[in-house]
Amino acid sequence: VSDKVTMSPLESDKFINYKRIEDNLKIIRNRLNHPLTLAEKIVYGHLEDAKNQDIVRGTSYLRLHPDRVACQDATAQMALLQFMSAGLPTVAVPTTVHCDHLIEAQYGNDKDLPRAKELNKEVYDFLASCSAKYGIGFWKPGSGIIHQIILENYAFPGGLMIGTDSHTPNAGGLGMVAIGVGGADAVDVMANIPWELKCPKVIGVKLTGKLSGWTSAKDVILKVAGILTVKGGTGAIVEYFGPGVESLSCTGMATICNMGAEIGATTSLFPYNKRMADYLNATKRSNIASLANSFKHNLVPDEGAKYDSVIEVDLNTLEPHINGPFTPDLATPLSKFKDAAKTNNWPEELKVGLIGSCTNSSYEDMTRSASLAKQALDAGLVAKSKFTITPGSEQVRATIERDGITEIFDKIGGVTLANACGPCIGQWDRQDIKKGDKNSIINSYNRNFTGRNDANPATHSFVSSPEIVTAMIFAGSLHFNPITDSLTTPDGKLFKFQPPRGDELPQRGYDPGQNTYQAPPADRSSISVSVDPKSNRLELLKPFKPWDGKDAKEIDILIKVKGKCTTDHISMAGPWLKYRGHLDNISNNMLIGGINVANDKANSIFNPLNGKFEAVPKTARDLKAAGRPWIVVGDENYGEGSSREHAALEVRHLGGFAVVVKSFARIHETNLKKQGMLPLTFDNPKDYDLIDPTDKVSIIGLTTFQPGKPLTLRAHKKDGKTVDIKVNHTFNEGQIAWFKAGSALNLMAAAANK
Ligand code: MIC
Ligand code: SF4
Repeated sequence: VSDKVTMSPLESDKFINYKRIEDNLKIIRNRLNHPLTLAEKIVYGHLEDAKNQDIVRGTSYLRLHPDRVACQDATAQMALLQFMSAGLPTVAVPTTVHCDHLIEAQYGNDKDLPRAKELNKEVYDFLASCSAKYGIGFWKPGSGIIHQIILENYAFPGGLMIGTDSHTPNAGGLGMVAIGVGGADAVDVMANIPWELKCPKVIGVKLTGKLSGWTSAKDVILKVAGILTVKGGTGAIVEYFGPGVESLSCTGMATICNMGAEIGATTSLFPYNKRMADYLNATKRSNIASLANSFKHNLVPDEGAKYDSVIEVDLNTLEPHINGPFTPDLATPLSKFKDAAKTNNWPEELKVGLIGSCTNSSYEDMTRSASLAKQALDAGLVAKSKFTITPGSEQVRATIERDGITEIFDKIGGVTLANACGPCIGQWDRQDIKKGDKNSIINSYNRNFTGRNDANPATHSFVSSPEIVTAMIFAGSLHFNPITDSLTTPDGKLFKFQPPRGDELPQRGYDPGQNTYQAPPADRSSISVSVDPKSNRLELLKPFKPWDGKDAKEIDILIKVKGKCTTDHISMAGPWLKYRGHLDNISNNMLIGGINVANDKANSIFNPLNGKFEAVPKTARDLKAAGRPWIVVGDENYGEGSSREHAALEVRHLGGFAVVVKSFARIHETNLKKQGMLPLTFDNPKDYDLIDPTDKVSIIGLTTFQPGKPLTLRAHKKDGKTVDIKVNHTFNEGQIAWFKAGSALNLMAAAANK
């Protein structure tokens, strides 16, 4: 085996560096002297300084050198604007940008893609020229969803990648440690600054038995989400092992890793195996498969590796699951779903079924779903619900079209959408219901937070496998169980589905479809990137002010949020995605979805400047104009969901000083720190109750701000009394320097100008 193997067929000069893993692990094994999990092997294999790095799972901050960076269009704009401010000529590690989030689903691919290209021209041109200038590979609109393109072209066993999207862990299906981050983290890596990650714990998921029949890989993660909940994976890598792994396809493993984002896991990971080699061969990377075979000892866990905890899932008895509504961890096995729907009064009629997305659009998913559609079609049935198909990539689209799969979906009335995120992220011009109408939809995506798909808070969105979605649309009812129930055909016969069947990989190989990739040009000297100062889509960044050296004294509470507050509540997507490159404009959506504890309403808070209840962004702007900083108080797992750093940037931009919550989701907490904010947690979560939204608060202890040393939040009550509350933080030395400088970027720019 040649030891010079390129990371991707698209990059002739970037090689896989297994030697670094081998060298690092020699040192690490001597130091730690215990059998290693696979997660540890890959993560420690990428340490900057294996000799001297502190390594305590759950505690130390690791300094790492990732192999690659991936960005999607909705987050790349901010990442690249920040990279531009850093003033460097080129990216230090191979990086790609993918145009997938900005394409709205309206009529189907043929009309929607050209429309998106026109509407987003300014942004696409900016991303294309920026990519070309800084040496970044650029995937044009229509190429597909970031995670699918990465799996098809860039992911490799044993690699470490960061991506500015929370579903980056999808690449764990090819044995890569792939982690979602905010744009500012990506900028560090692009600038060759070691990337910091709290040394993850490792949760083991032991799979026994064998997958068969109606159950699919998706059901593994739907079940695990039910067990671990939306915060159960926080701070941990979820590592799958055990005999059950053998019955999963590579793309199925990717589905499981993808949706691991929904349990807050740092990433999810599978050991290298034959199914991965098959996928690498099918995607023209046999050289990587051979290299990985020769390095297998470091691409699987050591015998006796110790996990921080282990859960077990028996694939023999695993049932298909349907999760939701409103949260991805509300897991119901199919056999109990009808009763659950009745008890909870979920709207019975199923309006729309949506398959595909970055989570579930593999060839296997599509062929298995089509096998069900074909059975129904042959029996003369028509779909009762609307049905959409989102291919994850141009390659998947072209291949399923060539192989007659698309034709089957067409015949049942399915609409093939663009190879893009579409309805998964609210890019959906939904016409079949009015805003506010209570209704049910089911999809094979990963996330189902309130209002996510169609901006209608009354839509009950359920997540399942593509097979279950496809079967359900023929009944048009949430009460249908395709395994046990029958449907009546037009000629009065009873019809029952047979279990789905499909092909893991296309027998005739993949059809690449249209070439939608722009490689970085060799000579980049003449490329210039311009941002129109009058644009409402793009705005150059202005540095945030450094800390003034003082404790915060009696400042306002902008909002005390109650209950679930995801990044979709803090910075909504859908119609707002178009402002992702314009901080001031997108700030008009700041926290408009968060529920105010004072009145149980969204986007209605007390404005201390005029005594009225007003919109959140308006009130924040008023306070900012009056020179009054403010804080946000929040509940559990605050900022769960997306990697979008806008959820941190907007708060900073409109004058926020601190966010004090019961607990944070990992990416959001880091994003806040990077932008010079203070993310703090109640030492005793019950102290959340001690705060009234109309209190003023002081934050005491900043003049002696130190790692591991709690701060004090003093609440000043209306009657003059005060309550002191202990609040914790996770800042290390370097991160405290970000806070003092006003942001991580300020610090980087200062270093570059020295
Ligand atoms: C999502 O699935 O929520 C997104 C849209 O892909 C986000 C990224 C974003 O908000 O741009 C994510 O998962 O990180
Ligand atoms: Fe796109 Fe949805 Fe995947 Fe996020 S989860 S990358 S929005 S398809």
